[in-house]
Amino acid sequence: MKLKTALISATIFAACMFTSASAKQLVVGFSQIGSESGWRAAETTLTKQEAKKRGIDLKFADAQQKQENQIKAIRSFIAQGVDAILLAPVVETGWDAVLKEAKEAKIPVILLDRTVNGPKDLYLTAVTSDLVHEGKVAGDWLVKTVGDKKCNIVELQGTTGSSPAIARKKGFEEAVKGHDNLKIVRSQTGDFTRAKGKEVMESFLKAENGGKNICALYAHNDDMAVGAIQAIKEAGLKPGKDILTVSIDSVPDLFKAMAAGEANATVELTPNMAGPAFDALDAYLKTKKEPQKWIQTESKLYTQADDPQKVYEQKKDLGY
Ligand code: GZL
Repeated sequence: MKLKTALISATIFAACMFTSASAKQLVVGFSQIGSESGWRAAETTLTKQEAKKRGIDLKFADAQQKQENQIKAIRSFIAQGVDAILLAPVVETGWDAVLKEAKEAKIPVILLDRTVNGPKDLYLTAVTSDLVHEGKVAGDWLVKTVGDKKCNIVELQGTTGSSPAIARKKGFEEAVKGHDNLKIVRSQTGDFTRAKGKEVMESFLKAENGGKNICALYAHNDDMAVGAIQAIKEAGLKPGKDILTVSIDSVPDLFKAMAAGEANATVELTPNMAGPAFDALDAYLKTKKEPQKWIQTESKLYTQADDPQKVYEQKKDLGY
């Protein structure tokens, strides 16, 4: 009888241990760049929603677009002994040392929406779109839209040194190469913000005969395009007609402008990078099998032919 009781209590103990071990709440540190754009705000909202849905304890750190703040946050997560770290790296370089510290602490790091230079074994995987492809889709749309008409383009670049700014510039240039009627006449960073996008566009307009020499604006994100649209209107020109616009993210306010005829095209970037990231993390923690180094999210072109008002209604409450 004693043996039977002992066996039953051992089984119950083992079951409790297993349940508590497998049900241990995951603690994940998230080093977010900041809140520089509507898209970034949506990514933060969705990441917090995804963590809550999955019962993950998310430690959130907003770096106000400063790399040193991101590095400090990562070190703090390591000191706290988190189970994993999400990092949206503001720029491509300068991460090796701190990522090595995370690796030595056996804490997997997953990159969100941007990538880093340096050894790929310093992070588990990167969840991003094909940033070069986005620039190419934008360029291909403009090539098709202007035909053989002469078109001087001004470009608002994203944050200097960030992977989207580098890649989206590359993709757009690939698309317009060989079309001699299209020329990028001005190109400068607007740091992915509306305010800076407006300010730089004002300088472009002044430098290009009040904007009369400009046929199109290519902005690396919609927020800079929305700022630039304001500047074009204040210069007495019609955005979307006098100056065509193409940008990337597909945030609600860009669709509002498109519905008003003030913007022409946008390439969609999903703000839900955290869903695929947490799926990859779950699988890795269960199997210890490394995922592929890149989990690619889709990109889609929207133009005025895609019922922008309806798309605005669909997107306006998603946390942008
Ligand atoms: C791109 C992402 C960019 C968005 C901007 O993957 O990193 O950062 O396009 C945001 O809106 O600032």
